[in-house]
Order: sequence, then C-alpha cells, then structure tokens
Amino acid sequence: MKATKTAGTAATAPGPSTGSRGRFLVLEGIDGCGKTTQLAFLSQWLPTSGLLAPGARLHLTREPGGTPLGQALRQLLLHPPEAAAPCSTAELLLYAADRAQHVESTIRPALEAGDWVLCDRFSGSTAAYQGYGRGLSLAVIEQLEAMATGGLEADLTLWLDLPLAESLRRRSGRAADRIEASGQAFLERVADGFARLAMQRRWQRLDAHQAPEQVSQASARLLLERFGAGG
Ligand code: Z5A
Repeated sequence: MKATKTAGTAATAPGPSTGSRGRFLVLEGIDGCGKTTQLAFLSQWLPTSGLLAPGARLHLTREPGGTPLGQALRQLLLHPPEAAAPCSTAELLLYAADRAQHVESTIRPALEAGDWVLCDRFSGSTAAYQGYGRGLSLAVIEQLEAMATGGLEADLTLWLDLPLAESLRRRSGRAADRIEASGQAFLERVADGFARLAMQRRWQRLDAHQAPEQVSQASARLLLERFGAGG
C-alpha cells in the first residue's frame, strides 16, 4: 500500500511532542499529477531532512478520507451506487464535512502537538473542482472553507503543475472514479482553476512534467529553503 493513500499517522521519530506548533504541508494538482508519488518520496525524506524538531512526528493523510467518517464520505463521493450519486451542491457539502472532521480530529491536534502533517489535497481542491469545475459560487466555497477549517491554512502548498493531456495519458487504462468521469471540459476548467488558485493563494509551483526524481529534488529544495535554518 502506498504511504500517501494510508490515512492516519506514520510515526517517524520516537519521543515526546515538541511543544511548538508543527507544519502543515499540502500537495495539490489535477488527477494523475504525481501527488502520490511525491508523497511517498517526502514521507521517506522529511524525517531524515533535519527539518522536523526532535521528537516531532510526520502524519500522512489525504482528502477526502483522512478520518473514519471521511473514508465513508470518500466512498460516497467517488464510488457511490448510481442512485446515491450526489448533486453538485451535495458534493460540495460532503467535501466540506470531510474537511471539518479532518481538521478537528486529526490535523489541528497533530499541529498543536508540534508534529508535521503532509496532506494529499486540501481546500484548494474544493475551489478547483467544485468552484471552477462544477461552477458553484467561489464566494460560498470560501465561506464553507472558513467554517470547515476554522481558519487553518497550510504553511506551504506545493502545486504539481501538469498539462491535462499528460495527466490523461498517465491515467489511460485506469478505471475513472466519478469525478474523473465528469468529462474533458470539466477537467479543463479544473486545470485552469488550479493555475488561477496557485497565483491567488501563492502556492509553490513544481513542474510535474519532469522525471519523478527531478520533481522530488525540486520539492526537497523548496522545503529546505522555506523551513531550513536560513528559511
Ligand atoms: N476532490 C474534489 O472534487 N474536491 C475536493 O475538495 C477534494 C477532492 C479534496 C480524490 O481523488 C478526488 O476527489 C479527486 C479530486 C476530488 N478527483 N478526481 N478525479 P484522489 O486524491 O484519490 O486521486 P487523484 O487526486 O485523482 O490522484 P491520483 O489519481 O491518485 O493521482 P496522483 O496521486 O496525483 O498521481 P500518482 O498516482 O503519483 O501518479 C499517477 C501515474 O503517473 C502513476 O502511474 C505514476 O507512476 C505516474 N507518474 C507519477 N509521477 C510521474 C512523473 N513525474 N513522470 C511520469 N509518470 C509519473
């Protein structure tokens, strides 16, 4: 099982919590942009990077599905029985419910214990998919985001920027989930939305159209610059 698809905690260093607030890192991007691959790299590299305080742990998690409630919501969102497929507004609210539970029960407690949290998707995905993709109100989405997160924001969001054509090529031959099956025009709006959000929210762009090792090196460099002794 890939580390990033395992919601929950990966203890990486024994010891008591550190007392100071930890760091919250998020990976965002269109389907197949390489988040899982890079999360697997970061889950190995971060604990040896010297960035975590002594005793701090690294938690790997994801949205939707980072909690037991979230796992049930994920199933409903991505693989519902045909008669149970949510309409766009219900879909938005289910992602918000997943996030509220995730922040409250997993992310915030980990950060308060001084741990680091590495999350596959967060609120940017709701703006991209439900806002730009489905065409729901971005203002309403922002209000819901504030409610679900209680104002919690990532310390750093890495945006894996990949052309849609390459994402489709990478995913060819794999069964599409309900969101992926929403059609090319939808996916184009989502991809465009990610590019806009990256500018608005000052995400760090990573060129995801390079070899996986190069993407990993670039992400490690960015993290050292941002959180290292001189950052
Ligand atoms: N969603 C939403 O609508 N609203 C929300 O608020 C949230 C989510 C939070 C969750 O799916 C779905 O929920 C997602 C958005 C929606 N919908 N879709 N569609 P997910 O998170 O489970 O799955 P995903 O985001 O679509 O990711 P993925 O398919 O697992 O892909 P990935 O993790 O980004 O990529 P990967 O698995 O690392 O790589 C894909 C393939 O490319 C694989 O064969 C790799 O070996 C290969 N790969 C990876 N990197 C490279 C490089 N650099 N070069 C070449 N090949 C590569």
